[in-house]
Amino acid sequence: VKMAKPNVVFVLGGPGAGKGTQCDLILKEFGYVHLSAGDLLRAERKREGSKVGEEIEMHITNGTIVPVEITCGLLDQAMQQNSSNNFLIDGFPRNEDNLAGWNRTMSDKINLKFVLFFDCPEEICVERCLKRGQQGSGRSDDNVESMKKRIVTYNNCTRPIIDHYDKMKMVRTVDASKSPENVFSEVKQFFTKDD
Ligand code: UP5
Ligand code: MG
Repeated sequence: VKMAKPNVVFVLGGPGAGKGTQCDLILKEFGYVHLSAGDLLRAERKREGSKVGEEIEMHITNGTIVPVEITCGLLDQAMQQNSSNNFLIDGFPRNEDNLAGWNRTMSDKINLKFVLFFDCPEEICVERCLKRGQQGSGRSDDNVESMKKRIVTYNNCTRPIIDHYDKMKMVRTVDASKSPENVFSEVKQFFTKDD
């Protein structure tokens, strides 16, 4: 049987912009499978016998970006384990290394539909993550020090990736500063039920 290439939407935006929150809403309404690169990395870090757990933890607390071989491997594995034809890939690709690695090994195997960009002011991003930390998220990067580093990495490394896709007319931008419901009503316009 010849299988169609799975559809992928990349979901990007600053730390705390609401990528995970909105992906949950999208999957409920439009039946996508949500693959958060950060969640996959956090799970791998905890996995008994992982050879890269410490390396992942070092990058997460420093707000730096894990080498693409690790992240792409986890994404590829998760996609293969799932029979869905529609994936939201949340928080990836975040830098040139991620983009190059993806294009080398994955881009021919999928159909990239668009890049969903959650545009959110830095202060709001910081406030949301610190609040989540205070509420006991347990995330080793929801603190003032890591947050500063995550913002720097986002501005220096991830924004250029969004710009790259923007030049290709692939970016769909949402104002992520509003309430989750209001953000979702903008998001909805970019999806259709019969995708
Ligand atoms: N919240 C959400 N929406 C809200 C709204 N509209 N109004 C008010 N509050 C809102 O939301 C964050 C918080 O804000 C939550 O408490 C939520 O309730 C509230 P969330 O939906 O979790 O936002 P999200 O954008 O997903 O934030 P997250 O913290 O997950 O973003 P990051 O991009 O920083 O985290 P990620 O898990 O993707 O990556 C973490 C680290 O992993 C990276 O820094 C990096 O070190 C590493 N990583 C890689 O190396 N490579 C990768 O490919 C991916 C990650
Ligand atoms: Mg997230």
